[in-house]
Order: sequence, then C-alpha cells, then structure tokens
Amino acid sequence: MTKYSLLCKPLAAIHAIVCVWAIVALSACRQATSSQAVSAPVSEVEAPRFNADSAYHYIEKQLSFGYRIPNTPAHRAASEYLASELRRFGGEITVQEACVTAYDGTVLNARNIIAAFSPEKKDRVLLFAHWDSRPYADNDPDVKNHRKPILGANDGASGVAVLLEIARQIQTKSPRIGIDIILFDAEDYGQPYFAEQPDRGDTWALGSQYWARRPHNPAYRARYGILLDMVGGKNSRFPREGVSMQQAPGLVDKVWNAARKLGYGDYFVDEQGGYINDDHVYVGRRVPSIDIIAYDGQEFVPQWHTLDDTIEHIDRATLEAVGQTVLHIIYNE
Ligand code: AHN
Ligand code: ZN
Repeated sequence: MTKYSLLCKPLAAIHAIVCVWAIVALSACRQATSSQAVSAPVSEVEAPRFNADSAYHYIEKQLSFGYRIPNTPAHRAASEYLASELRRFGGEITVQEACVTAYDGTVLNARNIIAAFSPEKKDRVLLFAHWDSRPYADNDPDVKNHRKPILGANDGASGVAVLLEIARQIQTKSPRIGIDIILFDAEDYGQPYFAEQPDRGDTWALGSQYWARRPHNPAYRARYGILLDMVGGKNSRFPREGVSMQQAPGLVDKVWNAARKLGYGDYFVDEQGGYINDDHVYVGRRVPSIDIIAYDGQEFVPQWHTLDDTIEHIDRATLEAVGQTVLHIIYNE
C-alpha cells in the first residue's frame, strides 16, 4: 500500500528558509555516531554479494525515461517506476509530494520516494540518493549546451541504482536492523551561473530540505544516514567528505575501513575531501549523515553537469565497490 502525502498548496511553497549550510554543518550532531567505534572488528556477518550488472541495468532503466526533471511526464513516469521497484522488493512505500520553489520562482512538484524495510524495527539505518536529473549542462565544455538538460547516468542514477540493488538483496536476506531508503527529488535544480536572480545559497537539495522540515514521520529516527552521489564513474575516488567528518566522523571511519578491508581502498581513499553542499547537509539536521561522493579535491567527475554524463562513462567496478561496502556495513549492524 502506498501512502501519498497531501498535494501542495501553491502558497505553502512560498517560504523563506534561512539556511547557511556551513553553519548547519558545524552545528549538526557531532557525537551522535561516536559509538560507531573506529576499531570495531569488521566481517562477522557475510553480506550478500552485490550484483553490479543488476545495478548497471537500473541505471539504463532510469535513463530510458529520459530527463528526470520535475514537472515533466518523464519525471513522473520515472517516479512511478522507482516506487514500484522498491515495493516489489518488499519496501513499505511513502511518496512524499513536496512543493518546493526553485531559484527562479518555479514551483516544482517534487516527489521524495521513501521505502521502509522491516518497518516494525526500532533500530534503523537510512540510505539515500537523489533521483532527479539536472536541467542544465552548465559545466559542459561547449557553452551552447549550458541550457540543455543532462541524462545524469552518474549524477543521480548511479546512487539510485546501487540502492535499488541493495533493496533487492534485502528482500532475499534481511539484515538485523531496519533499513529506510529515500530517493530525494529536486536535488539538482540549483541555481545556474547564468541566472539573473541573486543567489540565495539554498537552491540545491530542495527535496531533502523539504523532508528535513517535514519528515514523512514526525518521530522519524535512524542511527545514521549514508548518501550515495556519483558512485558509478570510472576510476572514481571517494575522499572523506568534510561535512560527513563533522556530522558523523565515526561512521566515516567505519565505512572507509570496511572498504579497505574488502579490497576497495583505491576507491575509498584516506584523504580529506572538500565540503560538499548535498542532501546529507539537510538530512543531517535529523539524522547524522555522510556523503560517499566522487571528488578529486578540486572537481567532481569530468562528466559532471555535462552532456557526457551518460552510460558510456559508468563502470560496474565502481558500483560494486560502493554497493558491496554499504551492504557490508548494514549487514554488520
Ligand atoms: C553543488 O554543486 C552546489 N553541490 C554538489 C551537489 C551535487 C550536485 N550533487 C550532484 N549534483
Ligand atoms: Zn548534479
């Protein structure tokens, strides 16, 4: 059974959010995951094998809908597909209709797609990614493409695909804890450089901002959250992201140590990354969260916000490194 939250009232979408994300990051729950001990032994429970072919297929399937841009038929159709897959894997589905206002005043009918696995369990972990794709290729080498939409094979679809494959695995063997998966909408509708409006600074991650203000369940709790963003690029590197280190340093240690022991140390490098304004910043107001995101210290992947963010640049090996690591973590809670 799917729960739909109330449809939007247009006026409710006019809101002023005072949001300085660097401050949020500094003030967010610092010690919440300090009990996730760095030195905890890994590998007591063998996690199921993550199937990277399956995850790759979920990327192709998302791209087959076209651009997943809010207020378009392709976006709506993709949302139905994602909700139905998560339901098929045994998730209890809530589609949160979120009316949010974009940088240019456009009211977006956004949808956060939420799946609860073993909803009766009190002890829970939250996994999340964004499922929308960016309307602007504003980092494309050709300036003529800057107002064209991107397919978002890596930026969006890769994280969702890894979570769909994890959901499929959960159905065959249940971890001890309950898992929630949230696919956030309207992450990538942030203000482009060519916009005339003054930059409010909070125009990214609109779906997760909405959820942080109005979670689908007001009493929602989870031990911690893990965001997957751009987890399918060839030879990607995931340094320890700055906001994650502030919000949940123990969890960062646990995930990066597990990855190294599983043989994925070339991906999960022991380096300090930048501070990324992403869904984990806003989710972090409720649940201490980290971001696994490809970043080379200066830039995201070369195809980031370009027309080249396509399936040709997706590498199954990276999907596996991330998927297997996250499976290991959740099966050892
Ligand atoms: C900004 O570019 C402001 N934040 C990175 C978050 C992002 C964009 N993730 C994917 N696309
Ligand atoms: Zn993006």
